[in-house]
Amino acid sequence: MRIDIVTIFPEYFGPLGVSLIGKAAERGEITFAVHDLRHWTHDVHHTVDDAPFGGGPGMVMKPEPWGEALDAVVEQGVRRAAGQGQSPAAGQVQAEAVGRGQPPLLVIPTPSGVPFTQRRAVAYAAEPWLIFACGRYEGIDARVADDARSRLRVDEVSIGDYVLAGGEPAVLVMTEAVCRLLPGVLGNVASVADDSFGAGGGPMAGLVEGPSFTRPRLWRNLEVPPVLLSGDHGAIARWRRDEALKRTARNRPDLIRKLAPAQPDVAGVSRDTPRSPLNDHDRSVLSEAGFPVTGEDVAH
Ligand code: 6GU
Repeated sequence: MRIDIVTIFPEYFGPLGVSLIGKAAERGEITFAVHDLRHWTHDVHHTVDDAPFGGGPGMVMKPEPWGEALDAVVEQGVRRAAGQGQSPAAGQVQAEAVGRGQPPLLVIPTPSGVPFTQRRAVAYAAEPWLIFACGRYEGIDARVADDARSRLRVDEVSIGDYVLAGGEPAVLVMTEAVCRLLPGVLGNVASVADDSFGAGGGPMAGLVEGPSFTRPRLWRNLEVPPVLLSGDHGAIARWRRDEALKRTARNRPDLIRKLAPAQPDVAGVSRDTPRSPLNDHDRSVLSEAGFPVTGEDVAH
């Protein structure tokens, strides 16, 4: 996978050289290219922002440097993919993508974008080439995204319901979420299937993960749950799902409501429609833990 990042703070991306992602980059499985937006300014002050039309606080990033930057990064990427100056693995993937005429996906972090979810991370991990455009101030002149849409797929994406001063930390977050899904980046491939949110459709689909334990068995008078030492893999899997259900109900009731949508009591419609991945055992676990599921338990 190739990832281009355009920013006015290239030094913000030092952490990409660290940890599992840094190792994957060293091996050539991921190629990062961080570009300084000011490279595409032409005034002595390297101006990237200006006051908003219509008035209001803050500054808006000017369209011209962004237009030139994105044109250059796309063109450089296409040329590189044609065969020069890259590690064989990443270059090969990219060359194949461009050979199929696949343009990069442009991702613009903004608090007003669509939510970045595990499902979106999985989709991005299948892309051979991503470009992130980090806005600062009050965002980028809206025509930049509109113009890019005439050539590229463009996603405006938010990492949560809070406001950051710039897109840089959001890009670090998204990069980590995407790159850990790439084959070979995580040591233990199976751990991705059990991830919280289970976008891969594993046993934890739609849930957050329950607690984990390691040695010693007794620590500060706290014991590891005995089932985990039982060797009974069926019982362990069931216990883990129960814990995931309870923790999800406690911390993320919104996710439980998605799994067990309030179903109108329509005659002839089964209670366990395919929309609801919660079975009777799941419902009784939640009910016993004090989280009634859409009044099901009341109806019984
Ligand atoms: Cl992607 N960018 C900024 N600036 N703030 C955010 C965000 C992104 N996601 C949530 N808040």
